Amino acid sequence: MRLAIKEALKGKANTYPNPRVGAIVVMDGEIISTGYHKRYGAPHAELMAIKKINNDISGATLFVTLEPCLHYGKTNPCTEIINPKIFSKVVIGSRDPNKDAAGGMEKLLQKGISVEGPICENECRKINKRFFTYYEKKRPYVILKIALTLDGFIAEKNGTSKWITNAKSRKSVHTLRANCDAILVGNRTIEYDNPSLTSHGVGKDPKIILFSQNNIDTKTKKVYEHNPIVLNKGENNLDPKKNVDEILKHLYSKSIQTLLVEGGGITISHFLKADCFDELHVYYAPKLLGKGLSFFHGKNSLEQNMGLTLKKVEKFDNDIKLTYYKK
Ligand code: AOF
Ligand code: ZN
Repeated sequence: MRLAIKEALKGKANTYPNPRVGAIVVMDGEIISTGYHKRYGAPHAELMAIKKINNDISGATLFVTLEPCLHYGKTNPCTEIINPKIFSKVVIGSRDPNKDAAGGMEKLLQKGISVEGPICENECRKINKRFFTYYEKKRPYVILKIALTLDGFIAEKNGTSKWITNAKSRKSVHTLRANCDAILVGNRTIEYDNPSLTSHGVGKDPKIILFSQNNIDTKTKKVYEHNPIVLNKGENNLDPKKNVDEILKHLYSKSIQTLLVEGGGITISHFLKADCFDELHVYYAPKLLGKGLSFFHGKNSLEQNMGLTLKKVEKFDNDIKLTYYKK
C-alpha cells in the first residue's frame, strides 16, 4: 500500500479537486503493474493499472489507496473493470467519503472478490486532506494566510500594508491562490489595499468572497471586475463561530473544496476565534513598525493550546514562511 501511495503522489496537484489515487497489481508476490490518477477528468488509478495486465491471469491482488468507485462519473465505475476471474482480492487504503462514488467495497464482495482494509489508512487520508475534509466535515478545507512584520503587525496604523513581504513571498502567495477554489477577505482589506486577489497568471483564479461587516460601497475596487460573492455578517456579527459556520456551509453548497482566507485581522481573527481552520500560513518580513494593526483580535492566554503543529519552514530571500497544521 505504501508503494500505491507513492504512485498516487505522482498525480501532484493535477488531480484536484479529485483525489490523488494510486493502484498496484500483485501476482504471486510480485508487482506486475502500477497506475495512478494523472489529472482531473482522466482515467482512475485502477484502470491505469489494470489496462497494462494480461487478461489470462487469475488470483491477482489489487492494492488501491481509495475504495474503487461505484458511480458513472467522468469514467465508468472502477468496480466494473475489476474482474473476479483476474482478481481474487482487493486491498483498500481508505473508504471513499464521496457518497456519489462510495460503496465499491460491498459491490466487490458481491462479485465474489475478497476485500481487505482499510490499511495504512492515515497515510492514505493524508495525501488527500482537502478531499476528506470537504466530504466528511461538509465544509471547505480552510487555509489562513497572513503577512507580518517581525513585531507582528499586518499594516501601519493607517492601514498601509504595501508591501510587508518581498516579491518572492508574494509570488508564492499567487501559487497558493491558484491551488485554492476561493479566497475570502474582509471589506477593510478591499478598502485599504484594493487587491486583485488573482493568481497573477500563475494558474486559475480563485472565486472571490467578500466578508462584509455592513454594506460596502467599494464598487470602484478591482475585485468587482471578478464577480465576487458578497457575504454579510448580518445578525451573527458578534459570534465568530456562528458566522464562520454559516460562511462555510454556504461555500460547501457552492462546491468550494478549499478556501483561502487572506485577511485582514478582523476576518482572520473570526476564524481563529471560531477555532475553525486547517492550516495557518504566516509570512514574516524583517520590518518593524512599533505601532500598527494587529493580527489577532482575541484575548487568549499563554495557557491556551491552539493545537498547531509546525509542518514547514520556507525562506524567500530575507522573508520566512511558517506553515502550521491544525490538529
Ligand atoms: C479519481 N481518481 O483514481 C479514483 C477516484 O469525477 P470522476 O467521475 O472522475 O469521479 C471522481 C470520484 O471518483 C472521486 O471523487 C472519488 O470519490 C472516486 N475515485 N477518483 O478522480 C481515481 N479512484
Ligand atoms: Zn473509479
